[in-house]
Amino acid sequence: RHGGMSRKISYKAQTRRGSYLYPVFYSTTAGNDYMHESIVPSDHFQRSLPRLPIPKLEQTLDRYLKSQAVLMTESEWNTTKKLANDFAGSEGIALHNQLIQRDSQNKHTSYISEPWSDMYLKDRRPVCLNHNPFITFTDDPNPKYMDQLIRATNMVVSSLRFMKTFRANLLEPDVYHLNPKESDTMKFRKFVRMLPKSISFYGAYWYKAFPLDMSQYPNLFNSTRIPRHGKDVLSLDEKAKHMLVLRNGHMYLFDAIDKDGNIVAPDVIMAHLKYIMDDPRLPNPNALGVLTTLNRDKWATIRTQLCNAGDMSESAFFSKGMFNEGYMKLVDSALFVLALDDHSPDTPNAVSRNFLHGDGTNRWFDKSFTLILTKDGKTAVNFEHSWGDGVAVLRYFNEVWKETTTKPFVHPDTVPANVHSERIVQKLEFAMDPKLKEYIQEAKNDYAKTCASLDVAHLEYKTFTKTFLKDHKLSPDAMLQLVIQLAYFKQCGKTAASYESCSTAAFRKGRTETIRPATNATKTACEMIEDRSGQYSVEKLREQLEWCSKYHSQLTKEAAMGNGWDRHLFVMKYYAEKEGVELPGLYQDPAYARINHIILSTSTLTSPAVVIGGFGAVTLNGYGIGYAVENERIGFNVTNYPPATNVHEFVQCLKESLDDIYHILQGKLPRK
Ligand code: BUJ
Repeated sequence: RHGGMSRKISYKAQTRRGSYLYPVFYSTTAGNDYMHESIVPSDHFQRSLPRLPIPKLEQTLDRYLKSQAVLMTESEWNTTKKLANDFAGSEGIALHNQLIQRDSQNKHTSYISEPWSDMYLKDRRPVCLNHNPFITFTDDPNPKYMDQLIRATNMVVSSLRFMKTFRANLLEPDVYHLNPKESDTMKFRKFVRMLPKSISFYGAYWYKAFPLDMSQYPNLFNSTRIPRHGKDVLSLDEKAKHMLVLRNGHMYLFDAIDKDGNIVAPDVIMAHLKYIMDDPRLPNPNALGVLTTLNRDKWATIRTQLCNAGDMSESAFFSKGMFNEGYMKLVDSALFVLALDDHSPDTPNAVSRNFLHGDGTNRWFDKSFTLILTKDGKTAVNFEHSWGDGVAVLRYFNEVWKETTTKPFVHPDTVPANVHSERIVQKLEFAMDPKLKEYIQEAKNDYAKTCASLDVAHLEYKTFTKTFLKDHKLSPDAMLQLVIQLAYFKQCGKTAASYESCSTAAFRKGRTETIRPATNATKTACEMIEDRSGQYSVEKLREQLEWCSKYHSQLTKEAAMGNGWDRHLFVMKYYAEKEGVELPGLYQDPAYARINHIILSTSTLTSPAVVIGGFGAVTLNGYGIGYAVENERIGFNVTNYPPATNVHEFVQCLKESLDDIYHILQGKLPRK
């Protein structure tokens, strides 16, 4: 397990849209702060990345109407179709042309970048449950490394090494290899690195390798969201060298990067973390972090009051009379947050809940991401969503998992360094008046109620897995989406507005596009599978599965290439509202609101580093569905807000739906 002097690792990770290969060629020596030293600079492709296309207006409307068709009666559809036609013939043309013009004047970015980040930053609802997802690391295969202190130290060291590798431009660029045998090679790397940055993308493209946008990466570290009235802001301070550690609701800081920019020695970091873990203080009754669970305007008001309060303490870190504002800056600028929980949730449900929401006291949900470790070493990332998406977080996640499980820096026999942690680790003591304490109690109570109103359920299924679907030449993701549609159909007897998140990182400053997985193909499949009359043979059912697979794969390809309808319509509406133009009929159509009131919100990712992940349902009568289809298992993590829906029943329907697909592919009729 100990790091060798030089090694070559070929590592495969899969993200939610296919396989990404990050082969890493590096030589490493003790004291070297880099995870690897890519011969192709991290930013090599950034300048020449293609621009996110704006679809043709007619195509967008055509796709929109197709998605609507499965949710409405024919007469409703005719009304919606007329509104779409009117839009195409009048206001739509103007909005679309303005968008094209604005886009051509802003070639450094994408048409979605600003409106999408505004969507997050203007949302006044709490970030927690409404936006922040979590992803849990697979346990370390060696249980000795699951010790909280050992794992936390290794996670911190590897996180910082990831950061330094990226900042030194040495992190292997993200590339989606369509033909890995050809392009995931040294020959390819030597070829593309010779190309000027202005055209490097085209060289990769020639090899059928697609470099991905990495513009979100700088915001992983030293970054936070700050609540402001009306619209929050993002802040980034790359100079800060300290990290923020939370334990029992107390806040601690220490420098994890030294004055020369090197990572502090692992055994020293270990000593500081041990010092924090050994702190006998009782849980903080006035843990500030819970304020980050508030409505954003409310939090903005309280934060201002908090920042204006003074503090008279004196320490090496703070000068006498420094105000809370100074402390808050230290929280904002910290490299990242490490939350050390003092308990070990013992059921998968309790583990998920702990990483998704916890009780709020040992969290700071505004930071770009928080690394959370329970007492028994279970580890997850909970991330704020406005600054970035799954691709960037998953890359960080995969690299850290790989390094901590194959080349950890501290071991069961490592002795923490003999340093004066009591002088180096600073405890952050905000000055607080009774009113602030009251706000904290209130926030704690409200948060407990909100979390109690959420329900969570899981399913791990092994009767068949990804390989079985592939052997049957069916797209695993398409089949899983059909399973979700079928489960809802079984439970509620209808089709509902559905969303599958799809990355558009293949484009400069791309974010996400929506795949609309509820289609005529899936609706028909659900009706056929649930039909009791016996009119559909197994062959017919199978053909319908094949059609669902083809159709969904087509939608997926289109979305990944920026050819969905959601973002295009969203951005035209965004500018119409910004300019105070009366909203065209298309947007005032109740059907537009209905299709955007997402009942089945889904997201998937597959990586050996991920054991479970999830997010809150995005509507009170919907489900938040994180799923994975892997070689060893199919898994779901589903959330909802009862009583409008019943997640346990839904998960049971998911299981039945999986069984149905299994039976059909085995040549049997689904069991009724
Ligand atoms: O679409 C977007 O713009 C961003 C989406 C928003 N939303 C979550 C609402 C769909 N954000 C993401 O997709 C990021 C989500 C990251 C978490 C994904 C969880 C995947 C879980 C896999 C493991 C499940 C296995 C369970 C086994 C019992």
